[in-house]
Amino acid sequence: MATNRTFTMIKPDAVAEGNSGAIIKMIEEAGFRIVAIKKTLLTKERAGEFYAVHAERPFYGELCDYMSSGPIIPMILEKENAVLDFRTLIGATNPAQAAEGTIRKVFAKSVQANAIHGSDSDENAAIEGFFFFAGVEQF
Ligand code: DAT
Ligand code: MG
Repeated sequence: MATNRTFTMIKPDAVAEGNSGAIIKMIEEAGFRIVAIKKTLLTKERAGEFYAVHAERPFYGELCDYMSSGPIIPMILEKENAVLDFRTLIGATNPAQAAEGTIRKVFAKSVQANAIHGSDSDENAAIEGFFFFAGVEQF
C-alpha cells in the first residue's frame, strides 16, 4: 500500500482538558509521522468554511460555535493507508459507538465534543491540510 497523508485536528474539548499529549502519543505509536503541526484558533466563519459540507445539517451552527470555542491542534500525518487507518484509530463519530481503544472511545465527551477530526478521503485530506498549512510547512 502506498504511503500517503491524512489531516487531523485535536478539537477544543481535548485541548482544553490537557489531552493533546496523550492523543499525539497514540497517533505516533500507531505509526503515523507528523508532517505538520501547530496550535491555533478558528473563528466561527472559518469553522463554517471548514465544515461547509455540513451547512444544511441541523447541528451545523452548534458545530461552528463549538469548533471556534477554544484552541485546536491541526496536524498533517503520513503513513501507509493513512486516511483509512486513521479513521480506524479515532473510532466512530459518536463515542458511544466507538470501538475500545480508539481515541474517541478514550477521550470524546459527546457526538459534538468528540476529541478529534479525521479526513474521509485522500482528496479531502489534501484540501483540509492546505486549509491550515502552506506548502512549505508540509515536510
Ligand atoms: P466525522 O467527524 O466522524 O467525520 P461527520 O463528518 O459526520 O463526522 O461530522 C462532522 C462533525 O460534526 C462530527 O465530528 C461531530 C459533528 N456532528 C456530526 N453528527 C452530529 C450530530 N448528529 N449531532 C451533533 N454533532 C454532530
Ligand atoms: Mg467527516
